[in-house]
Amino acid sequence: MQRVAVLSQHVVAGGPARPPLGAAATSAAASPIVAKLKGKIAALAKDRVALKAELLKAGDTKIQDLTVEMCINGARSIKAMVTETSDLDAAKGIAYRGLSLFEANQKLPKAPGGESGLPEAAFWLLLTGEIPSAEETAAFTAELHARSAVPANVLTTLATLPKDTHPMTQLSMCMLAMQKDSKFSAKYQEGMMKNAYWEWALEDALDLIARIPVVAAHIYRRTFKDGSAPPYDSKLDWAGNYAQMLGVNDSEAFKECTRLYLMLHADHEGGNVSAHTSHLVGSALSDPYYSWAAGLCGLAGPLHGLANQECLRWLKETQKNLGGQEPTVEILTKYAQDTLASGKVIPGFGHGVLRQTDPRYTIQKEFAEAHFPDDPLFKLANVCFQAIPPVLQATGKVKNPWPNVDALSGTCMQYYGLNQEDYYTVVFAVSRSLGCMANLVWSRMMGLPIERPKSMTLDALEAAAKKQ
Ligand code: NMX
Ligand code: MLT
Repeated sequence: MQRVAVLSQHVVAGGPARPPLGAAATSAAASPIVAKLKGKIAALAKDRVALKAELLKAGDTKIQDLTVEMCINGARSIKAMVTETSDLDAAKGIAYRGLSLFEANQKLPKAPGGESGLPEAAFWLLLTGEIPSAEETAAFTAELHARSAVPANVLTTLATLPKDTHPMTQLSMCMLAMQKDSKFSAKYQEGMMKNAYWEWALEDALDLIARIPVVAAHIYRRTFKDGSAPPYDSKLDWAGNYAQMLGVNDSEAFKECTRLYLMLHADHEGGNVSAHTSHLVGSALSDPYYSWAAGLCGLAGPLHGLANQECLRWLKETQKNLGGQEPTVEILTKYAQDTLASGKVIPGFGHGVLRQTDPRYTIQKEFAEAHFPDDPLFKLANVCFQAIPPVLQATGKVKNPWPNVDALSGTCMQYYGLNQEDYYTVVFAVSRSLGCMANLVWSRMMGLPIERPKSMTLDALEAAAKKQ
């Protein structure tokens, strides 16, 4: 297979120079699919912005009582922000614009011959509330390809980083390196009107989403391989091309697995750490690059996105300790108990909101059962599903003992040869950029203000508790 340095064949010539904004604005306006996308967002926003204004007239309506516990314990369950793109139900899981993941996966356009909903079509759904047609999806994919050239300064920045820098650190730094070309930021400096914020946030969001798979693939190739990769293929869809640029597996099955992965992880309402972080940073009118660089730093935490890395590490270690022995519920129960006794969490289980098995886990399990039912790690993960929940339940404190998305995502990737678990959160990140960018566009469209909750001292909480 021909291999080339993935970024060096895909950079903006002369890189560091900022493209003239007028030209960028004109070319964006000249793209029929972007004009259509903007029209759909604006049409949907008409009602939603009016509804927001109406709701604010009854702004003192109570929706919830706050407790000392909520204040101390990570703002859990506090309803304190607006997110339009998706909503998380504790029992049913995430819905993208009202569609469950099962429905979304069924209805979203597919790659030729494929069964997984295309993630760029999911992005369109999150932005517009509509499932795009096959023609709209094809034009939108082409638009992302047209925007995918990565500025040369990003490559230069990456080259300065030691190869053993964690891939998530590399990715976040690349987002910051791209910030110099932010159209939102440049327009703000020119004094754009508030009602134009969302369009320029969208312009940055489209550029960022177009480029992030290229950067992510380059990070993989430079960190774990020799830096060369299969060339960018604009005949493929957004996720299919990302999968092939990783250069680990040429099969259509791996592309399908990647499409599914990137569709499933795209959004999880607004309160999760990465979405909340990017929303918060964006509320200061920091541009999408700043916002997503910050969101990525949150995603890199082991209780959030890094759990997929930790989970695979845990499974591999367990597999090694088994030394060829068949995994049983009894053995896995003991391993899980030992993990808890050593003061660690069991990665891939539990959730801040969900109280049932994560539907993203279920959908990945169905994929694995169809494509690699006999994979030893998948078999081990299945035994974990039986063994771990009772162990967590027995602690008496874990609110959700069931598996979340991270319990299987790494197992799917390793089957196709992407077996460096330190990279897994980057795949999550490529996907979550869709939801966080869609949210940012909508936050600017709705004119949401700077986010600034009130904090309390323990003394003030004590005084409040004494009053009751
Ligand atoms: N293993 C061990 N202990 C756990 C687990 C787990 N999987 N889940 C919850 N607990 C503990 C938790 O640490 C807390 O202990 P303590 O009171 O001593 O501080 C107690 O149970 C109550 O926690 P919950 O209210 O059930 O969960 P919380 O909302 O605080 O945290 C997670 C949610 C997801 C952070 C937690 O379940 C966890 O640490 N899971 C393992 C890491 C993981 O899989 N994260 C991925 C989440 C999904 N994602 O992709 O972001
Ligand atoms: C996510 O996908 O963001 C995680 O499940 C964490 C969350 O929702 O809090």
